[in-house]
Amino acid sequence: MQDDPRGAHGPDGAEAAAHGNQLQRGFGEGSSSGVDHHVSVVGEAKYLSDGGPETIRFIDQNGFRIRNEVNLPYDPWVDVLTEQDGRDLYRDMALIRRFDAEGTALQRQGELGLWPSLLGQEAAQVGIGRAMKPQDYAFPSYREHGVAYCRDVDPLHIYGMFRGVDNGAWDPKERNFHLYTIVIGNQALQAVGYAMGVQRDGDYGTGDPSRDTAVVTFFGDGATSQGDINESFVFAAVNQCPIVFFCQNNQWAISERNERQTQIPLYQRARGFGFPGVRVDGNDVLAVYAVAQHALEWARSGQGPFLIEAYTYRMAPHTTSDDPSKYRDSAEVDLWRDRDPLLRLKSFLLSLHETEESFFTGVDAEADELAARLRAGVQAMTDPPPSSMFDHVYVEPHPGLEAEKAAFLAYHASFTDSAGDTAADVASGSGAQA
Ligand SMILES: Cc1ncc(C[n+]2csc(CCOP(=O)(O)OP(=O)(O)O)c2C)c(N)n1
Ligand SMILES: [Mg+2]
Repeated sequence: MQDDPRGAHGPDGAEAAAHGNQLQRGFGEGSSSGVDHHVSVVGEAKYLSDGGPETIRFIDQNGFRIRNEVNLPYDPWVDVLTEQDGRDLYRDMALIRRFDAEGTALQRQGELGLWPSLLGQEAAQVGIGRAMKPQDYAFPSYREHGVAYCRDVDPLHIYGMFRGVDNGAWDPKERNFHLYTIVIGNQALQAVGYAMGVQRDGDYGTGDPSRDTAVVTFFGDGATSQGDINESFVFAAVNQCPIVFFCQNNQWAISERNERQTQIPLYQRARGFGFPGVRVDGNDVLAVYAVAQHALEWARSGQGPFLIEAYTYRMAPHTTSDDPSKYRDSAEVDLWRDRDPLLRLKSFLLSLHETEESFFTGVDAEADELAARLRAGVQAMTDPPPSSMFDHVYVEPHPGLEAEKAAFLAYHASFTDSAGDTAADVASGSGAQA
């Protein structure tokens, strides 16, 4: 799915459709021409509830492909996709949805400390996750479980972090997927720094598809009000960095509505910094995939930064610590439930390809198996020794850190348990409970 449609595997690749293999049938068929844009009123506020006419959208509510002028530059990326690609995207979204639901369940059962759900944002994350090449590098926020999955990060490593048994156990360099960042917007500065490194290594604009690299950083609508995001826009623009800024506008920053962050559509901010910005329907995986491919190629080929605003909705609470019934209307959630990204792709696959129902039930069964395996994995996790918090803080040990670690361990060892044993007794097996 990563081949450039303008190259040897371009739109002509869809000619495989002519050879009668149903799974190879191209996506360039079964079109509709437009979409109704919804304006809704919540409380006193009147706002476009689907992103408006400037939004790039490929599948309408009935599952038909949209053909219009704004989509033209992105069409080739989707025209080459086959039904098999569509099934793969559906499967990705269904598996991460199940992974996410299991995260919430595990938190409710006391197995995880916290869980930030991505429910509703599966298409946004899979769309760009599947457009990225192995050499591209992602700097996520804390909700990018779907991107992590696309980068082959072990899902148990994500759970482990929210269980508190480690601080992120995957190797960022191996997966080209940085550690999660909780400090809002901070990852964008790190991403721009990395992109400046890519420039100094000469790994962009060479024309070599296995070398040219794009950096992607993920953040929310609320993060756009942070200095870090705006500073990274400035640095990226003046240095013409190979970076894609991927904003998931899920309408809420905890309890603050999107309208509290901006007076103009967020994608339009890019223009003031000097690079392109595009708003895409974040619940339409084909649209996100196409726009992401375009933006990534833009960055890799040396044309500078690109902002994608994926217009979506946070269906779940901000995290398991939040209760959105205190600040938002359930009618709004119901409106977005109808725009479910999985249902949208499913109706497209059914309308264009008559994908058999057994495919969808098979994916559900696979998701159940994944959840059971992950649950067992979480329940088998052991607590790390307290001293492990000092590991991996610095590349090399240094005397100050060693002294701090020794003092902490001595302090920790001074506590006694209910049987009167110190932690040291327990560790050595010499206490009353031994
Ligand atoms: C610098 C900083 N300020 C405040 C917070 C507290 N905080 C955590 S999440 C959040 C809202 C972020 O909203 P948004 O950027 O829209 O991302 P979303 O959670 O919707 O994905 C805030 C204010 C923080 N983590 N870091
Ligand atoms: Mg948000």
